[in-house]
Amino acid sequence: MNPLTPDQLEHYRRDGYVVVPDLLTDEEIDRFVAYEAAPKPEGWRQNLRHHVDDSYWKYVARHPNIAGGAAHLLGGAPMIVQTMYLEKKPAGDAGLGGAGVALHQDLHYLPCEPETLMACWIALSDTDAENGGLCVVPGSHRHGLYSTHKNPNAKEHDAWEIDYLMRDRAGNEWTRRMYSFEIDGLDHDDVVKLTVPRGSGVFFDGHTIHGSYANRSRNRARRAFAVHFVREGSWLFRADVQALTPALGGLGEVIEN
Ligand SMILES: O=C(O)CCC(=O)C(=O)O
Repeated sequence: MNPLTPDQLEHYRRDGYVVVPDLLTDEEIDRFVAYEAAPKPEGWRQNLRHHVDDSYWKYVARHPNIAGGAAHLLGGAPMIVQTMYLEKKPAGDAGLGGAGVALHQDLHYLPCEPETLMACWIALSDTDAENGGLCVVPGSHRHGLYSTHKNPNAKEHDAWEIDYLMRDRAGNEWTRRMYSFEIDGLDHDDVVKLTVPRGSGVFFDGHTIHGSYANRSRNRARRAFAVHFVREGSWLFRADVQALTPALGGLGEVIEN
């Protein structure tokens, strides 16, 4: 367990997020980024469960600095829901590079009960306002779930719609249409564009409004890795990520392919 400091804990409780330095070393990041840069099967990054089948993803998702922080914030054993490698290409001469993620709350995508959902987003390159770094709305975790619409600007933020199979604890199933959620009536002046250096991370609550804008830098890729957790005993409604994985247990062994 790697607990947060009292100040970090207070920041998280007050603002719904906290930036924590040095979660991963340069060597750990170099190895992971080089691995992801190597050729991969089609659709590799659409799979949200490589923390189960891939030793590199598992290593980061269960890293004590990440899982330990989650355990501290959750007040119980963190279970991994999903993992995502999030890379945005630089703009080059095009003006806009890789698109961002519309400003949303994760509980819209990953409804659960009780609502213990939280995330750790780790910068794998230096990230800031210019290259599409993570943005948050401080304090937005205190107002429940906001209403949403489908994001209209696909150049700034990815736009999509998918039907997901949902399942409750009793085994009842239904389908829910999800889309690239954007919070209704968001005042963009409330959005804080974070600067998060490579290796540092942001822990944030599943209610915290967050997202990112497109990469406007000429030649700086924006790379990040996100792990979403719930506290043990929580029920995830989305069937595709319902099988939860314990996050504690220390560093896994990376198996070279
Ligand atoms: O990396 C981003 O731009 C957004 C990430 C995000 O929305 C998340 O990790 O929940």
